[in-house]
Amino acid sequence: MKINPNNVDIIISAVDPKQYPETGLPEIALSGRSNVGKSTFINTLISRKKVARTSSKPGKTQTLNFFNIDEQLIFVDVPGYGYAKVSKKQREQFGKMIEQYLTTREALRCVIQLVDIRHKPTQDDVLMYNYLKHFEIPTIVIATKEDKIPKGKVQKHLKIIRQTLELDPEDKLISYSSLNKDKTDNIWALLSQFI
Ligand SMILES: Nc1nc2c(ncn2[C@@H]2O[C@H](COP(=O)(O)OP(=O)(O)O)[C@@H](O)[C@H]2O)c(=O)[nH]1
Ligand SMILES: [Mg+2]
Repeated sequence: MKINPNNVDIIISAVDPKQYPETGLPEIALSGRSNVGKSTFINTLISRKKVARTSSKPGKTQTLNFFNIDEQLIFVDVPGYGYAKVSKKQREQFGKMIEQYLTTREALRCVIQLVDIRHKPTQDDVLMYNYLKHFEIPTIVIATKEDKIPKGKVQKHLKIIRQTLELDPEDKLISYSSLNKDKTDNIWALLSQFI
């Protein structure tokens, strides 16, 4: 798939279905814990530094952010879950917003769930994955920050992730680093199957 990285627009930040953009384009949503690297991942795939806002402060993205990628697809950056410092009420609001999007959005083709390759998936990661499977949403799991572990340990960590999430055989699991970007082409090839 050929994407022109200069033709990327943030369309809208939405909290409510009435605000979702009506472009007719296929959508791919990013989910994962706060700070796992969702915004960085989007920026890396489109070779841009600052389209999706990245932050070392977790919990910053509190709206669904829709990015029109060269009129070919839309990435939807979803608020990170599992951030302890937001209030219970805020967390319920996020939860409702995410659920509404994931369960009603016809344009949604698949979800990329990001997990940190260094750690066994958390309870929140497992819940999220189960949730996606419950609603039969195709999922790609990306174990990111691969650059933070030795190459020789990648397979072992992937195995732990696969086992902990009890990954469906048809769901893909790939390790990735937004820092060295080696596998960006593979990821685009994979995504193009969904759009
Ligand atoms: N080493 C390394 N750092 C990363 C990677 N991806 C993201 N980060 C860093 O992780 C932090 C959180 O990233 P961000 O994209 O804001 O996470 P988000 O909250 O999930 O959107 C930032 O400091 C990023 O620079 C990666 O693949 N490798
Ligand atoms: Mg973010």
